[in-house]
Amino acid sequence: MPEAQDTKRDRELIAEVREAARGLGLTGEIVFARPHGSGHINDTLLVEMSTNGAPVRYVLQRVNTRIFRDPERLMENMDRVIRHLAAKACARGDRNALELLRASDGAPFFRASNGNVWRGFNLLPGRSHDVVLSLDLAREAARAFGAFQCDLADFPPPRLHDTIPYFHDTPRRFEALEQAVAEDRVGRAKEVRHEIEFARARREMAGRLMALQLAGRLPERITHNDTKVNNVLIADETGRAVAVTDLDTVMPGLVHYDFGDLVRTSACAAPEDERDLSRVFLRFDYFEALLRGYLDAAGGFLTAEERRWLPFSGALITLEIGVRFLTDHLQGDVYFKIHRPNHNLDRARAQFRLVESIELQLSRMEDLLGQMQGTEK
Ligand code: GN1
Ligand code: MG
Repeated sequence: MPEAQDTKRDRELIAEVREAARGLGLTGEIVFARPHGSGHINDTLLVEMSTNGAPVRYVLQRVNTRIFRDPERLMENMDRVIRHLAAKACARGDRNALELLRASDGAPFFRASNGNVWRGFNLLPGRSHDVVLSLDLAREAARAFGAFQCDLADFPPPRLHDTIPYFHDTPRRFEALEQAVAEDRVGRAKEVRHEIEFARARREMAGRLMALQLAGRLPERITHNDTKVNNVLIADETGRAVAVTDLDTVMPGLVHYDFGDLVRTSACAAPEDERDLSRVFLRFDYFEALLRGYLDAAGGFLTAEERRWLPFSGALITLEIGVRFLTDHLQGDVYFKIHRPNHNLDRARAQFRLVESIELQLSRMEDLLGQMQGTEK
């Protein structure tokens, strides 16, 4: 945390971190607390504590309660999921599982005096990657998310809460876009007509998987729902996944939400907010690595119908997230953190370019899936 040029906000944050650390049962002095990761929603800090000279690091997070409106239920979900995953890891002899710190009343979170909600985790080894630069990494990330779904396949009742209702309801995301266009609160609609038309031309894609689910052809499962590739920790030494993180949106969903977001964030070499659109395209060999890794881990439980829609899911989820970025741009950047003017617009444009690239390669992607399954398409 900067010292010389501490702003008032920094000082308030430091005071809040101190309160949260105590509230979550950490003793000793804070050696440092600095921003951690590149999430767009919560505030995440790496905190080093020193107790009698022994340093221990934790990850503390201030939950964005504008977005996660029911933090109690959110943390109830997370606590159950983390315990379930820890039991699976333990049974495999794997000691790298996430654990939640607890407040003195036993709750897996702490409410600071200003009302903010904080939670804390042990720091696991491994690193997260915003872009994927090797086929091995792509395959391993996909394997990790497939294994994650597999671990949750026997999750006991009651049903997890929807931490954000209608999160992957793509038709609703389109409705929100139309509403933002109609309201045009910050007068940006005129400048993004092209992007709005791009989305509208794909409106039909939006409800396809949900219609199959409604018709009973795709099963509901417990999914991660935010499988941006930087949400898996990979050990540098071994190249193996250590753990899946960012469990806020683990809830009932379709497996395609997870595979699709992996395609979006791993099969493209450029970051999500790339401005040079010539760098934004789907690398076919990376898609292949994702498919192999994912099927390796999840293939055992997927139905034929679920497999069939895996290639399409890359286009769908990339489109959905592009629509969300565009909507946020039109609403005046109220949801995703931005770090420069037009950041959400840049993100939307990159997503839409990637959608085009996936569309062009879709039949080849489907052929590859068919070959892998050893069946005629
Ligand atoms: C957000 O929290 P983070 O940055 O991992 C968002 C995802 C988007 C992603 C786009 C709760 O994820 O849905 O796909 O940004 N999470 C939420 O980068 O909205
Ligand atoms: Mg994240």
